[in-house]
Amino acid sequence: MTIQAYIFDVDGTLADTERDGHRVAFNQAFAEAGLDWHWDEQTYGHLLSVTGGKERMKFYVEHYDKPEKDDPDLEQKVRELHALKTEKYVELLGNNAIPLRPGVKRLLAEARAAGIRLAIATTTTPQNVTALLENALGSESLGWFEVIGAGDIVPAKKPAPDIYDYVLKEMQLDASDCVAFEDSLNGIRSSLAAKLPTVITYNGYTRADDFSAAMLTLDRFGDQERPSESMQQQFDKCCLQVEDIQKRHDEFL
Ligand code: XBP
Ligand code: MG
Repeated sequence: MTIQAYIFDVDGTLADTERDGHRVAFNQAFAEAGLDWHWDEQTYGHLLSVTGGKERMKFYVEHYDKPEKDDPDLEQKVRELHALKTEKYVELLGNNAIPLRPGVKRLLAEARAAGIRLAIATTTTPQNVTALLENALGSESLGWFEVIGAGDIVPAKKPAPDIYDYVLKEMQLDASDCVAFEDSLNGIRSSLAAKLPTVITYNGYTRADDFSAAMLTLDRFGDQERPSESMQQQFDKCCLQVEDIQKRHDEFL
């Protein structure tokens, strides 16, 4: 069965945005708001078990015993902090702080050339997706994605399947005709719950996660300059191409 569409997660999959992007923006927002909160790399790794920036902050206040947990205006404060964090994050992207992961640009180009439809399914805020795509691929790239499913558009964030279900419905496609691209356990739980065959490219925060249910698990998509070690080991190739995804899909289903 010919694959009709690729549906991409953003954070951790298209770019390594968490450690040097979102985390830094959260800390900048906390400092500007006069809070003594600070998320170091390790703490942030733990907090990534909660998807969504607002949800992550509320979890932190509750589980790290911050005095703000008794603040009756916490909900509103978190919303304001999150808006500030989004500003900081978009600013970081504007300064080219976060490049795309190796092979992302190449694979998108190959998929488009092969007539494969593209979409995005992410937990992050829509402005963050726009800023990443515009900065890394140019503003015309926004038009490459038929649907950009992002943020609070659905009631439940990943690991719930809602965002993938939303994208599939918008595209009027069956999950078995598509492939999801993810980098994390919450991500693959979401895509699998939506019945999507899933390719994983793990990263520093997620390499130890259980991806045994994935269609394919790789260190990166890879390109000539920055090859994928997993592709080299498993298939003696430098990088993941459209034909490899189709072949694996045929075997997998
Ligand atoms: C991404 C996230 C997001 C970002 C922050 O998960 O969990 O919460 O860290 O984005 P996934 P916002 O890659 O699985 O979609 O602060 O805009 O919510
Ligand atoms: Mg992700």
